[in-house]
Amino acid sequence: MTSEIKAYEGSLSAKGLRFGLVCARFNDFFVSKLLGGAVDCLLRHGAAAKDIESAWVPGSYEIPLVAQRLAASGRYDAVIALGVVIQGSTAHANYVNAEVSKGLAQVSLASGIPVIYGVVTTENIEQAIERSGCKAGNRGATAAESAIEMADLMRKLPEAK
Ligand code: INI
Repeated sequence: MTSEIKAYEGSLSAKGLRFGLVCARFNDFFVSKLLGGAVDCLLRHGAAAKDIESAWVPGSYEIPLVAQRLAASGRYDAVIALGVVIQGSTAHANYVNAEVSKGLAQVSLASGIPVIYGVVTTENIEQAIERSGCKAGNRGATAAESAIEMADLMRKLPEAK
């Protein structure tokens, strides 16, 4: 029976956990809403305001480098990346998206710290509105929830040898 085996799971209690948020200024109109949703979620799950810090970068493309610095600092239990990439008439957004997702995955694996992908990628402004606190929820809040669960899970898992 599966109930007899040990299962590691992260809880949704953020008490005593520390979070570093990296926010892209590009499309700040939406990113500030994601940040608000993330911070609200962390606080309501028990994190202390003093344990939540943010760093701002020019655009989403710059997020991975700063996420790497935060993850390597040893100061945080999880890093949360927040940005909004909206498709334009050129392929620019595609290049940004590819680098951010790949970069964040690399940072997380190399540092051993959860790095949560809270970057909204949309085809248009309406979709960005929907994901920044309207009918599709707030992607910052859901990213924060994932960060709490992963941070707690990493504390519970066996140490690497
Ligand atoms: N950065 C974003 O965060 N979102 C976008 O939609 C975006 N678009 O579409 O251009 C964007 N570009 C800027 C990019 O992230 C870098 O800051 C810039 O290229 C300088 O390296």
